[in-house]
Amino acid sequence: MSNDTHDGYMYDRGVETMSRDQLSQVQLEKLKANVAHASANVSYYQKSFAAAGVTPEDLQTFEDFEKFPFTVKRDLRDKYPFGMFAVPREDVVRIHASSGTTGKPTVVGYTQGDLDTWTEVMARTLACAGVRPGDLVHNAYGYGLFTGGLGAHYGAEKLGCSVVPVSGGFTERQIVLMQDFGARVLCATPSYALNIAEVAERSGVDIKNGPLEIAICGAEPWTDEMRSELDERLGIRAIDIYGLSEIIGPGVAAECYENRHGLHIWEDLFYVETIDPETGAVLRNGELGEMVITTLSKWAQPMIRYRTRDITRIDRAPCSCGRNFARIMRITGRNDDMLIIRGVNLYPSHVEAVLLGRERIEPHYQLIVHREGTMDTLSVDVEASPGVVEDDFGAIAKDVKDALKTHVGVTCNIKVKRPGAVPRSEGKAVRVVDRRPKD
Ligand code: DLL
Repeated sequence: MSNDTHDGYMYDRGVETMSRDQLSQVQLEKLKANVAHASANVSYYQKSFAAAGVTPEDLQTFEDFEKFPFTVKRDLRDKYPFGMFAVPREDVVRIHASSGTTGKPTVVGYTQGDLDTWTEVMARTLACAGVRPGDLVHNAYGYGLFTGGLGAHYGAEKLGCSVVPVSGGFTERQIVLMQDFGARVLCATPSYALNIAEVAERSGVDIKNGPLEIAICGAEPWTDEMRSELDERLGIRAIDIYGLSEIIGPGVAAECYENRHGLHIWEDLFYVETIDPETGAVLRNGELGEMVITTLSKWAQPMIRYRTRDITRIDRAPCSCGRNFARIMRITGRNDDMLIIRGVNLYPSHVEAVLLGRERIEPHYQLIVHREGTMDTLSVDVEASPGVVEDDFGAIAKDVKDALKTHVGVTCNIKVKRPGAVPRSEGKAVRVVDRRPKD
C-alpha cells in the first residue's frame, strides 16, 4: 500500500497542531495541578516528596520538576491493591491490572473522567494511525484485565467505527470474520498479527488482496523487519502504537500513518522525559535512555515520574504530518529484557532484526538464557520454513550463528526447529525463556 491516499484527517486538530509554546504552557499548568493532587491525596507521594525534600509549591518550572522523585513498579506493588488511588475506591469505575512475571499484579484505577480522557486519546491515536470514522475495526487485543482490548474498543467506537470485539485466539474464526465483515483495520500485537497472516496463508485465504488495509500494532517490542513482514504478508500498512497500564493503557503514543517514523506522544496528557537508567540523570539531547512519564490528567491514580523501563530516544523536531508533539522512537526493549551475554548488552529486538528476512527460516523465534558457571549464555530457537529438509538444519544453524556474531557481536547456540515448533503468540509473545537458576 502507498500512503498517497492520505487525507490529513486529525481527530483533534486544535490540540494536535498546538504550538510548542502553547503546549508547554498547558503542560506546566497541568503538571502543577497533578502534583498537588497526588501530594494531597496519596500517602505514598507525601512520603516520597518529603524524603526528596520537595513540596508541590517548589514546582514552578520544568527544571524544578527534575528534583521530584521517580515512581517505580515496585512502589505500585507495595501499595497493592488500591494504595496508589487518589480518590475513594467508590469513585473508581474501572480497574485493570497487568500480571507481570513475578509477584502481585500492578493495579490501576480510573474515574469516569479518566475513562472519558482515555477514550478520547485512543480515538485520537487510532485516527493518527490512519483509522477513519465508518471503518470496520477487528479488535484482536485481549479483553479483560489487560488494557489493550477495552482501550482500543472504546477509542474506535468514539471515532465512529464499527467494532468487532473478538479478543485473542480462535485464529481461523478470526480470519473468516475479518473477510466476511470486511475489516479495514486489525488491532493486534505484532506477533499475533503475524500468527493471523500465517494461519490465513495455510487456510488458503487471500487476506493480502482483501479489505484489510491497516494493522494497529503495539503492546510489545517489534522491529522494522517485522513491520515489512506484516506489510507484505497481510497487504497492509502496520502502524506502531504504544502505551502502558500504569499511565493509561494504549493511547500514550502513536506513529502517524503518513510517516511511520517515531510515535507522537500526546504531550497535552503525558509529560515525557528520558533518563540514564544507571544514574537517573535527565537526558536532553535525544540520547537513548529509559523513558519516564508523568500523567497530566489522570485523577484516580496520578503517576509522577514513572520509570517505564522502556528504552527509547525522543525526537522533538516537528513532523511533516503537522503535529508538534515529540516523537518517541521505536522502543528497543525493556530494561528488564536486556541480556548481558559475554559482556555484550543485547535486546531480543536486536536478534529479531537479524533473523527476519533470512532464507529458509520463519519469523518465529525464542531466546533461551542459561547460566554456565558465572556466565550467561544464549541459545536461539529458530524455525525452519516449510519444505526445508532436516539435512539442511546444520547449515542453517551455522548461517544464523554467523549472522548474529557479525551483526550483534554475540556467539549463540542455534537450535533449528521443525515448522510449527516455535510457540505462536495470541497476545504478547514470549521472546525470552529464562533458564537461569533463581537466586
Ligand atoms: O501493553 C498497553 C497497550 C495495549 C499498548 C495495546 C499498545 C497496544 P501493559 O500490558 O501495561 O500495557 O504493557 C506495557 O508493553 O511498558 C512496553 O514495555 C510494552 N509496549 C507497549 N507498547 C509497545 C510498543 C500495554 N509499541 C508495556 N513497542 C510497555 C514496544 C511496547 N513495547
